[in-house]
Amino acid sequence: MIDLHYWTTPNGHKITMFLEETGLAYKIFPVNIGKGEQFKPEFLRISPNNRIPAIVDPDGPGGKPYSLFESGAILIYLADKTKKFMPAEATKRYDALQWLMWQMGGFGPMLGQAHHFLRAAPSKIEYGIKRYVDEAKRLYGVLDKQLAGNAFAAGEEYTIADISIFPWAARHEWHTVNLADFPNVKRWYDIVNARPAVTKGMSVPYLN
Ligand SMILES: N[C@@H](CCC(=O)N[C@@H](CS)C(=O)NCC(=O)O)C(=O)O
Repeated sequence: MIDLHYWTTPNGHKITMFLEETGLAYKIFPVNIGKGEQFKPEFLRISPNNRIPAIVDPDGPGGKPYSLFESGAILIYLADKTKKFMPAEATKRYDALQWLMWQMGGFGPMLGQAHHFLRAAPSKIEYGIKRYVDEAKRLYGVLDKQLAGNAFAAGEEYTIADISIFPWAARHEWHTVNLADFPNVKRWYDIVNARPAVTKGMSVPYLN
């Protein structure tokens, strides 16, 4: 039983999507980031950067408990543990890691900034809105080109790269991106969205 320290955000949903796909047993430990629970000392012990998600696997490497933060690292760990959603062949594995890193370094943080300036900033700062909405659109363009010749983000297989990208793309209305402007992303989005584990993972509540 994996402990998942979680809140219902895109980075949290990456992990629930993966766990639902694989059927690994897990228990939710809600961390209400709106109330500052991410700063509690007991959470900081497993997630020193005060961010969800984090996991504790009682059956980690060597059969010992192991805790991990950063959603990309958690996805790699769980893919290695289950041998799922990560291609075994070397170049395909690096392709999946490459698109996972693209999401972790760009598609998540830049869309997060767009959300901040569009929805959370105490005043409307046009410069910030334009900078991050433009960047969001550029990133959707990059993904659209990649998906023009590939069924999924890293090739023909559904991998942890897709799992990392989808929950951010699911907030396209928040960052004012119209999927109709990116037809290959739209095709991919509809296919991923139709997976039962995606529906389940995206709707995991705070408590179970
Ligand atoms: N790079 C981190 C980012 C995690 C992250 O930004 N988590 C947000 C919710 S999506 C959070 O916990 N925010 C709390 C805070 O900023 O204090 C990851 O992918 O795990």
